[in-house]
Amino acid sequence: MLRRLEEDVRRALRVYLIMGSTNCPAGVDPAELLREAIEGGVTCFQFREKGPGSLAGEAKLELAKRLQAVCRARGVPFIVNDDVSLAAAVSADGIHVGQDDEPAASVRARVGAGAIVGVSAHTVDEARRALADGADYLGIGPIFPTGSKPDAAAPQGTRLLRDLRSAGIAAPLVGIGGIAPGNAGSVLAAGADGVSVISAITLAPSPREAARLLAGAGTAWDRSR
Ligand code: TZP
Ligand code: MG
Repeated sequence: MLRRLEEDVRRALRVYLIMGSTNCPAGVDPAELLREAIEGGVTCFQFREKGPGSLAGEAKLELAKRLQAVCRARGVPFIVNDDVSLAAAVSADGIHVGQDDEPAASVRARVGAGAIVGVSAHTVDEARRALADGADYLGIGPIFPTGSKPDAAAPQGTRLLRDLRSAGIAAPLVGIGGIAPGNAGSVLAAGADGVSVISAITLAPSPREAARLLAGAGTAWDRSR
């Protein structure tokens, strides 16, 4: 696929679901959860298969393909967390890496100009470096306390989002960590183009309704500007 225009990436970040098999409640099919969430308003998906009990090898590949098919049928970008080989194997729309993963410059070199590259950044310097290395968007967080990433850094609130915009960084930004319908507006008001969530959708009684509320927070923010 051709590299997305910056504005397309920005729009896709609006309601960004991140999920792997271990984020889903027992007995729930991740593909069904994803389908519902997209119907509710999810605009981008990241396959993040991590932690105790997560799938590996062929099983991970098979789940990636199933989830990618759900995304493709609905025109939602399918991004792979960390695993550049998997991203290449399935021709994913993009790859997301953290500061401890393969450096953005080498990821960009491996996936080529056609794929979206996202990078997690925790400081203005990390953000500048990632963008210089070819990142298309930055993940900023954890904004609020999260129960979904045991090794997450301390929550930083929305300060870094504001600092990045004040520093003149106009690149697409997505907030992450403890975001839910009730606080999504504050993340957008601080300068994020979208919100990225795991549990607010995967553990919601209705993933479709949770996604609808998150999308609604974006619409409310647009109207208030
Ligand atoms: N990176 C920073 S916080 C986080 C990741 C992957 C987890 C976000 O999960 P939740 O459930 O939306 O707080
Ligand atoms: Mg990582």
